[in-house]
Amino acid sequence: MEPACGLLARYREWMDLPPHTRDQLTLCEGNTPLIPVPRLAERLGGGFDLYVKYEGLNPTGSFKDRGLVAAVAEAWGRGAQAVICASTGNTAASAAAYAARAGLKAVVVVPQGKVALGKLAGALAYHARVVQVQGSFDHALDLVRQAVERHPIALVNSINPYRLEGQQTAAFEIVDALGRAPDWLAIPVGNAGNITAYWMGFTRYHRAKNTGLPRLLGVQAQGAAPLVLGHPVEKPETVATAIRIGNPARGQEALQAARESGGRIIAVPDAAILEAQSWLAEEGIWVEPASAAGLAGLAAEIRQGRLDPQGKTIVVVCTGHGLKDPDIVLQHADALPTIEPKLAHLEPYLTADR
Ligand code: AN7
Repeated sequence: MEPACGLLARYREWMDLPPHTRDQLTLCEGNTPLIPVPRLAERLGGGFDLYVKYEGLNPTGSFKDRGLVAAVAEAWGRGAQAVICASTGNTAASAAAYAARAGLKAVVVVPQGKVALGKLAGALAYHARVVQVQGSFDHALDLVRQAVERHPIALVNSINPYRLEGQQTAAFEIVDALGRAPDWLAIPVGNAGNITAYWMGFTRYHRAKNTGLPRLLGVQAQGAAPLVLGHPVEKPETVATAIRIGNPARGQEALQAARESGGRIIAVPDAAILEAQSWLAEEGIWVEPASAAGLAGLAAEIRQGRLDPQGKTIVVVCTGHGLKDPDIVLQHADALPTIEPKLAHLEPYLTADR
């Protein structure tokens, strides 16, 4: 018996996928929690409802599973033997897992030295062929585009339309949970597929069910903010390696989505991203740095009086789990006390403030 879990079981009728798509592909992805965070709302001034859509709880630890289940199910049904993607890490791990599940090979091309540990290890654990490029994500994507022109291998980056068909399901889940669309959705932006997919999902649901539309606040890292600057960034740099992207493939669509929604795309400094990561951890929600960019952007907009949250319902999308990038926390932590196994040595730490 097929398990009735996962996105293709739950939302297939809302996804525009070809009939050959293998709907049985699933790791029971999606159905992630929408966590109320009232204390965090107070920290930002209060007077509104704030939720975290915690996408780190997908099977491989990021929202990418929504898109990859759809893209790999389609490639599998089409008879592909292998899939390929460029990635800052999460797409790589997710593509590797779903390819493994479908019995396909996965080749993932990543920027050398700029992929967080949990992502690289994940891709390897799921038996992908991992190739490092001496360059950025943008170089890797360029290479992958060339590869699929010459070789019979299915591209599963978000240029692949089925990726967006899968990723829009997060918008469906939010509307299904709240009963209508939120007033604002704050979301990190890298290659810009996800914000594009959310807008697609919200508009598709709204047309069918009149569930309303949110304003979109897309957030890039200041050192990798081509959509804010209006031109590609040659050497993107940010602590949020997931969104260290200088020339987003879905950039124009993302800008259009933000504009249509009455929202915008902004940039925040790395320090603000790490601060937002820390705030979330104080709520018991550990996310990787890129995933905190949405909250960092929301906080900046509220603080600077450009976004009035009063009486609103706001959802912050946290795209990936903190376990993806443990290094970043260890790097910023104080040296850990090490003691002899004696109570007297432990006692100073029992009451001292951290
Ligand atoms: C945690 O894995 O681009 O704007 O290759 O991993 O849709 O690109 C990851 C992107 C946000 C940005 N948060 O989403 C990849 C990759 C996390 C991410 C983004 C990514 P897009």
